[in-house]
Amino acid sequence: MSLSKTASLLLASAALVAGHGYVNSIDVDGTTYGGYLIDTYYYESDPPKIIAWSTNATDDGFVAPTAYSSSDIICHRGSAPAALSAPVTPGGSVKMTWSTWPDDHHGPVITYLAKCDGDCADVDKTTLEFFKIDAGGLISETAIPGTWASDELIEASYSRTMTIPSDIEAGNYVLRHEIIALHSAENTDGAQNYPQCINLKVSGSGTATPSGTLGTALYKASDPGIFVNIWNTLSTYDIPGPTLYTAGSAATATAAAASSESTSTTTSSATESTTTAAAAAAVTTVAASSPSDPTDSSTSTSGVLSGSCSQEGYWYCNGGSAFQRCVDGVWDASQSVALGTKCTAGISEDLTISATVQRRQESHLRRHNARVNHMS
Ligand SMILES: [Cu+2]
Repeated sequence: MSLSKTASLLLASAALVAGHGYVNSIDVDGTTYGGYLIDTYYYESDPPKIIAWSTNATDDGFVAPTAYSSSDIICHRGSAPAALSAPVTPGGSVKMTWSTWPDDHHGPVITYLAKCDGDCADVDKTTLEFFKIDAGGLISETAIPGTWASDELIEASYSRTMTIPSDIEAGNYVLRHEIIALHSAENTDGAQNYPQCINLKVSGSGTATPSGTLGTALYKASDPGIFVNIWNTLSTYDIPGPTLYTAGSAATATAAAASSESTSTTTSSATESTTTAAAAAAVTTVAASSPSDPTDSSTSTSGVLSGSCSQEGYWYCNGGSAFQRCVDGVWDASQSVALGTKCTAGISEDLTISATVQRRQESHLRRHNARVNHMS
């Protein structure tokens, strides 16, 4: 077979696995949990109990502005609460890792918390009131359409790390994490929201109870950060949703959906949190399916897993370049992926290998961006 034929076959298979992505791995205070694997769990009669909410968005699709007042916007389409919660300390960190993200889907990355009245596993999502704890918008505008928090996320191996406010009261919370793609947002109803939720159990002795906003009231189709043309030069970008809550500011936090912070286009402080690219926690406990399972005690050094695992046959892709499998209850030896390929980072039932060849996702653009053509 000719080299060009091989290359085009590689491209074709890469295009098949290209998609928007979803959160498939979550690190909470150094412990790694598996996400809701939409490609597999949705079709299982008895999917594992996890900390991530389920959805029925099997198309890896989005919630459009016309649905901002529907419950779909809360934790994605057809979402239902997760059975488990991950323990976290006030001031602790949460790293959300996506399976992939298309590099042309530029936009903000925003994270909220909402307190559950009781166990989040039984919560009525329409009663959750969210306060924003982390947001990144337009980072720089040196070349249209600019560098966005979504681009930072791709750079950080499809991840973003945020801090739990150090002063919030103990209890059960839903964390709502979201990318908003703006590549077609110059059109009415052109923005694309991709919300993902997990359950957390915050410990400690904090007393702050930030007021929040119902999920169905977070955004309006006309918000300046939603209906926006990123193909023009922007001097500022207003991150949509209520104001950012920072520890110690409980008295001034408001639920006003109308107010939003503005990010400067020239300073790196436009990002409202630190994004930690280094995932090099010396020792990481892995509890992909059952965080409370005492028999599940894998450890990780430089991302390589060792020790016991609970999801037999599952794969772990370490940063895109190496993989391991859960065999007979333990993680096997780490192997490198073939030259010119990468795996989709995180723990999943199937190992997804794709070509690392840089390319525009043309079929994807045709599907989602049919009305306009921004390809230069
Ligand atoms: Cu798309």
